Amino acid sequence: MVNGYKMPKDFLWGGAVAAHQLEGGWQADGKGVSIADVMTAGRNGVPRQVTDGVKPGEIYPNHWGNDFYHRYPEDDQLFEEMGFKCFRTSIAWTRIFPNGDEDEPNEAGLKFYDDLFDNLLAHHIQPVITLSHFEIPYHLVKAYGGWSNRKMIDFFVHFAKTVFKRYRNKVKYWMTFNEINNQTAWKDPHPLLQNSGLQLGKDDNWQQAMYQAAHYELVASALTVQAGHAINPDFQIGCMVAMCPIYPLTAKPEDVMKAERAMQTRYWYGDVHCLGEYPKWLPKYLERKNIKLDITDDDLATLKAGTVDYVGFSYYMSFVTKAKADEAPAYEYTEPDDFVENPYVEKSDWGWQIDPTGLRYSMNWMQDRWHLPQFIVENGFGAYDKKQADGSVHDDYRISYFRDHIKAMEEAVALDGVDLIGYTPWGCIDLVSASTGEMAKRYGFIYVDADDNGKGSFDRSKKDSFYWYQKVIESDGADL
Ligand code: BGP
Repeated sequence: MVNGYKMPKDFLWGGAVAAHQLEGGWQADGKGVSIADVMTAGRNGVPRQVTDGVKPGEIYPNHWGNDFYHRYPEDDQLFEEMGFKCFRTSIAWTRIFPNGDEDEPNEAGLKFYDDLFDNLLAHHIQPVITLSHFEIPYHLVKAYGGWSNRKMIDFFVHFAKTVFKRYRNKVKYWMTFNEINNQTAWKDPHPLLQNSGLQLGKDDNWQQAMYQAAHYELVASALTVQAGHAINPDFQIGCMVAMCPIYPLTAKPEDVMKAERAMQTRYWYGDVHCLGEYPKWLPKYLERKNIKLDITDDDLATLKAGTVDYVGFSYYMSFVTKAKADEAPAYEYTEPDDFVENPYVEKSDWGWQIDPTGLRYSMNWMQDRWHLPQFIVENGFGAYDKKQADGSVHDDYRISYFRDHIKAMEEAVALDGVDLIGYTPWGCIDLVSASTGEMAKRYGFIYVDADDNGKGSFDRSKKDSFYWYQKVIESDGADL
C-alpha cells in the first residue's frame, strides 16, 4: 500500500557515527584520555574490558578508529555524493575538556569540530550532535567515580553549554545521552557502562549504582535542555533511547505481564525525558529492592522543566521474554537472563534478531506514550563483508535489511501518522564496533580497508549499498 511513498523534501536522510568509534587521533591536539581509550578489544569470547590506564601489549581499537580525524574531508565528500542531508556524530568530551573538570576549554579541540562542521555545511550536510556517546573523561571515572557522583551534573552541563555557545549557528539538532536506557536492565560487566563510568565490584549493589547514575544523568539532561534553549531558542534537543521492543513469547497472561514489566524496565527513561516525571511503578519497585536514591525536590522540578523536544532512538532488533515458573507477582526483568529466542525471525551473525515490523510497532508505541516527533538516529546491519579486488563489496544482505526497515518506517509515517524528522543509518562508514571492538563487524555504505588490529591502508571504497542508498535519497524514499 505504501509502495513508492515519498518522504517530505525536508526529511533528514543521512548517516550516523560516534566520535570514539571512528575518529582515532586519541591524543591529537591536547585530547585527554576517555573511558573509550582504555577499553580493550573483545577477542576470542573475552568481552571488552576497561583497564586502569593504557597498558602495554593490550589492543585499544578506539585509538585509531577509522582515522576520520585526519580523513573527514574525503568522507564528507562521499556523504554528499550519497545525498546526505545530515550527519550524526558526537563531540568527544575529552577534546574539549581533557580531564572533564577544567573551567577553560581546549581551543584546539573546539577548532577541530568547527572545521568539521564547516566542512559538512559546505557539502550541504547539517551536523546532528550527540553530547555523550559512550565516553566520559577517564579522569572523571578515577577521581569522582563517574556518574555515581552528583558533581558530574555540573561538569556535564558546563561541557554542554560550552559547545552550545560555540556551535550555536552551526548545529540545530542535539541529543544528550546516547542509548541512556542501555544501563539499568544490563548486569555488570557490560561495555555500555562506558556511558556512566561506573566501576562496580562483584559485591556492589549494581542496581542501586545504576539507578542513581541514571538519575544524575537525567537531571543533567534536563538542565542541558533548558540551558540549550536559553542559548538558542531554535535548538531541537532530544533524548536518545535504544529501542528494542520486547514481546511476550506466548499469549499466556504471565508472559504478557512479564513483557510489560520488561518494557517498563527498559523505557522508563523515556518517560522521564519526555513526560518530565518518574513512572508510578518505579518507586514501588525501588522500595521492594531496598534501593534508596538521592533525589531532591529540586531535581524533580528540573526534570519537569527540562523535557526534550524529540525522541531520538536506535532500532536494530526486537527481544522476546517469557515468565519463569515462580515469577508472579513481582515480575522482574534482567538482561540477558530473561531473553528467549523469537522463532519467527532471522538473526544476524551476532545473534541480533531481524524484525522490520518491530520498527513500525516501536514507532507507534512511542507515539502513543510520549507524543513527540521522532528521529531514527541508528538502524543498520552488522556483517562480515568481503571486499573484491576492485574495492567493491556486494552487500545485498545489507540492502535487503535497509529496504525492509525503510518500508516499515514509511508505513509508520504514511499509515500511522508518526511525525518523523529523519533517518540516519548507523556506521554509514565502517568503524569500530561498540560491543565487540571489532572492525570486522561492518555497517557501512563505505568500506574502510582496516582490520581488527588497525592494520591496512584505511582507504575508502563504495559498497553496492552506497549506490542503493543514493537512489533511495534521490527518490525521497520512493525507490527501494
Ligand atoms: C548502538 C550504539 C552504537 C553502535 C551500535 C552498533 O548500541 O549506539 O555506538 O556501535 O549500537 O552496535 P555494535 O557496534 O556493538 O555492533
